[in-house]
Amino acid sequence: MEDAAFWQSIQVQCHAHAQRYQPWLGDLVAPEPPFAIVILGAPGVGKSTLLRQIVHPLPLPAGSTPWPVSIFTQEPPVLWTDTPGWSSDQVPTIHTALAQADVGFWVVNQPDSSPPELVATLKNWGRPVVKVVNLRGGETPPSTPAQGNIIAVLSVRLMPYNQPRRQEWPDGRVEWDTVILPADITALQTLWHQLLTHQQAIRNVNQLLGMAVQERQWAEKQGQTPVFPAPVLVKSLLLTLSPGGLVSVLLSVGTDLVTLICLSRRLHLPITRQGIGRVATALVLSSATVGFLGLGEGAEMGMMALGQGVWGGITSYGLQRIARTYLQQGITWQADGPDQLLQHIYARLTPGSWLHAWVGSGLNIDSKQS
Ligand SMILES: Nc1nc2c(ncn2[C@@H]2O[C@H](COP(=O)(O)OP(=O)(O)O)[C@@H](O)[C@H]2O)c(=O)[nH]1
Ligand SMILES: [Mg+2]
Repeated sequence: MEDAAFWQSIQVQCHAHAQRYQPWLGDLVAPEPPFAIVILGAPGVGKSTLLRQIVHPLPLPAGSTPWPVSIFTQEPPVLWTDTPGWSSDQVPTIHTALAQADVGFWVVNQPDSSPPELVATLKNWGRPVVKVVNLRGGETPPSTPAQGNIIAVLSVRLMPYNQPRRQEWPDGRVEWDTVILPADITALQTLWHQLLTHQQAIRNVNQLLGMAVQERQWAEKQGQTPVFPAPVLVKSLLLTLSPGGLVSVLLSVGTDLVTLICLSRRLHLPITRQGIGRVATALVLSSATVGFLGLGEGAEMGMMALGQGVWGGITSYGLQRIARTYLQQGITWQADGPDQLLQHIYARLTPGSWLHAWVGSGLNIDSKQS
C-alpha cells in the first residue's frame, strides 16, 4: 500500500495543479515537516495531562492552558501541540493550531460533553481525528466505530487508578480490596506509530481535501456573476441579419464557441474533458434549431429572421447557464484536480483500512456501500 513512487507522483500532480490556480486561489496553508499532532477538546478533559504522558517527564505548569504549547519529540519525530480548552474566545487560536497540524487527538470524558461547535469544527477540518476517551478510572465504554474523519475511538488511562480486586480464599471467604493500576496509553501509542508510517499519505490527502474545498468555494463565488449580456446581444443581432441556412448554423456555432472560451477566461475556470458532453449537446441543439428556423421564404423571411435572432439570444443565455455550471464543477475534475487524485488514491488503498474509509468520506463515498 505504501508506495513511495505513487505518492511522489500524486505530490507532483498536486503541486502542478496548485501552481496553476494559485494566482486566483491563493496559497493553501499546509503544515511544514515535522509531522504535527494537535491535542484539543473541552476545558479540563485532560489534554495537558495527555501531553505529559506522551512527553515524559514534561515540566508543563499545572492549571489551565491559556495558549497553545508545542513540543518536539525525537522519538517519535512529532511536533505535539497542546491547545487551550474549547471556548468561544479561543476559537481563532484553535483554528490556527488546526491549520498547522496533520492529525488531531480529540480528548473527551465520559459522558462526552464536547461543545457542538467543536464537533462541527473537527468534522469540517476533514483531517484525521482520533477520539481519545480519558477514562479517569471509569469503565471502558463499548467500542464505537470510526466515522468520517474520526478514524478511531480509543480509551486511555492518564493517571494511576484504583481497581477493585476480588480474592476468594480456599475456605470460601471472599475479600475485596483495591489495587492501584498504572496509567496506560498503549492503545494510542500503537495507533500513532501507524499514523507515522502513513505520514506521506496523510499529508497528501489533507492537502488535496483542502484544495477541493477551497476550489469549490471559489468556483461557487465565480458562478454568482450574472450571465454576460454581450454574447446574447451579439448572437441575436448576427442571426437576425444572417441569410439563414448553413450560414446561420455556422454563425451560431461560432458565437457559442467564442462565448464558451470567453466565459472560461472571465471566470478563470478550466474547460476539461470530463463532462464536456453536456455543453456540447447544448451547443449542437442551439445551432441545429437555428438552422431549422432559417428555412422560411418570401414574406415569411422577415418574421423568420426576427425569430432566429430571438432564438439566438435565448440559446446564448441558456448555453452560458449550462456552461457556467459545468465550468464551476470542472475545476476539481481535471486530470490533476483534487477530486481525480483523491479517486486514484481511494482506488489504490486497501478496503477496510482507516485510510480507505477516511479518503472515501472525503469523497462522500459511503464506505458501507462500496
Ligand atoms: N484522577 C484523574 N484526574 C485527571 C485525569 N486526567 C486529568 N485529570 C485532572 O483533571 C484536571 C484537568 O486536567 P488537564 O490535563 O489540565 O485538562 P485540560 O484543560 O484538558 O488540559 C487536572 O487536575 C488533572 O490532574 C485522570 O485520568 N484521573
Ligand atoms: Mg490544558
